[in-house]
Amino acid sequence: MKLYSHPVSPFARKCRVIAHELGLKLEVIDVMARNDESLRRLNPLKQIPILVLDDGSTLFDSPVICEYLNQAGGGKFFPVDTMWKAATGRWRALGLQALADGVADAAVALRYEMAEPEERRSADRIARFKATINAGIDALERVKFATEPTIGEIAAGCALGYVDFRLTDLDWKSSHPNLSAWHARFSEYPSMKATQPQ
Ligand SMILES: N[C@@H](CCC(=O)N[C@@H](CS)C(=O)NCC(=O)O)C(=O)O
Repeated sequence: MKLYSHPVSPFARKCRVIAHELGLKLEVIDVMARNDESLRRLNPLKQIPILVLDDGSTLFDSPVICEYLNQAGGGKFFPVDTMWKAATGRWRALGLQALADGVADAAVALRYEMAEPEERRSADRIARFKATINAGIDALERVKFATEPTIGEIAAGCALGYVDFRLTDLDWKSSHPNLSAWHARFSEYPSMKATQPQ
């Protein structure tokens, strides 16, 4: 299997964490998706991560790839029960993934905006992205994280890792002590250490 990826992408990192945890072999191909129109032959949306299977078929986006890898490797990151349970239910895990991916989406969009020449940046867009990141992090502060990580915990760890790496002036830690302590512990997993943005 080949994963089109980027060393800093929080979405590709989710896939790499799961592959690492489950001992799945992935050939990782690093690309700059933003400037690479040729990626549309694999994903019309031109976004990474993209997983190319051995039969040539492709999968995107990260929630789909993560669930595929989880199933291929016999993982437990996508709980299968259909009832809401405080710490282990499928809908809690998927809801947490959606929240964390939303924070990552806004953080990536903010990063792209800040990379534009100053005259093309929009103060309104910047304010909107920041509001989404801040509200998302506030919501993550209130989450009761599972001790056996699900896709929700992995997505949260990757989103916060991206914020720390790319948005260094956004000081969320002192105002979010629970989340900050959880993230410090979660970042110690070997799979998180092996996939740190760089
Ligand atoms: N919803 C997608 C988001 C993926 C995404 O935003 N990827 C970024 C890199 S971190 C990208 O490929 N950007 C290039 C572009 O949008 O042109 C997922 O979860 O996979």
